[in-house]
Amino acid sequence: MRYLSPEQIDHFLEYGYIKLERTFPAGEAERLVERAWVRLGYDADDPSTWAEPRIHMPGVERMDVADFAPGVWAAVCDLLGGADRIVQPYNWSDGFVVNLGIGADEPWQPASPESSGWHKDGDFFLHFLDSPEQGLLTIVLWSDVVHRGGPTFIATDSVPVVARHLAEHPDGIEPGGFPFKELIRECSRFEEATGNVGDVYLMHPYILHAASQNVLRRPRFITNPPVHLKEPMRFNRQDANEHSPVERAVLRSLGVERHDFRPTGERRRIVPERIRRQREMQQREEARLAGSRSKRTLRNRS
Ligand SMILES: O=C(O)CCC(=O)C(=O)O
Ligand SMILES: [Fe+2]
Repeated sequence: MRYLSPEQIDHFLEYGYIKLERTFPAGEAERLVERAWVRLGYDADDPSTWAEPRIHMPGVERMDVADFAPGVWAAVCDLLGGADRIVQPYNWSDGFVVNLGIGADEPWQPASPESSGWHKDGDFFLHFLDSPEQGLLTIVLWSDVVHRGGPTFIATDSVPVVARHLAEHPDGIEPGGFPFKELIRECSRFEEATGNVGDVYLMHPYILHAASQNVLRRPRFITNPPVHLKEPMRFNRQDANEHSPVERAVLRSLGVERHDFRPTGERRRIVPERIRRQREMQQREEARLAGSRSKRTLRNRS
């Protein structure tokens, strides 16, 4: 490992994630979040304008993580077995997942198998044990995220559960085809992805997670950009030291030193309904941004 400590790798293997703190300047987050309010057409200071509590915005500005948050890029390389295994540039964007008050009218419920919405990310491909499309699940905090304020719930003992399920289905699983309600019942360790603006959670791609209530109605902005691998993961590398920590976590989950995995189904990309929705959303956002620019121009002239 070039960047992460042995303790951080151990934590990743045991809990399926690591948290990195203050990885990029808060001012950048502030600028993008401020513009997000204009894009949404909501007034940040007036909750009565917040028509939807949950919005998954399209990304309009992209940044290369190697420049924007070099520590994160170094950690990602460590977890995936080196930069040459990763499709570059690894980009983030301002495609925020916004939680402005999901379930705000109900009492707060802590994370449990009964919480709704547990899932594994990746609505854009057919899932195999070795899928390269989602090398890691990342959660980037663009606002402070607090307990009861919409922190993403994560099941920190879900990697083995999902690994076994994928190993039993070499024909591939559709994004909507996982029995998440059954899988989460096998989990018992839950945490909340809280933190400060600029903090980043790097998680195993199999981690089960769910949106939570934001009973505080404190605006929460995160993104969840995937990292793409150039090649499928491998669990039978000649030199066992060549297995990345993500691959090692899978081997450990299956209780084996090496594993010959061969998909029996065809790898396939899927175009999720989300993409069409986000294209439409983007057109409406552009109109609002243009409107706010012309208002500013008029103000400046008078
Ligand atoms: O909103 C959240 O906390 C989680 C969102 C999420 O997991 C997703 O959009 O895939
Ligand atoms: Fe997710």
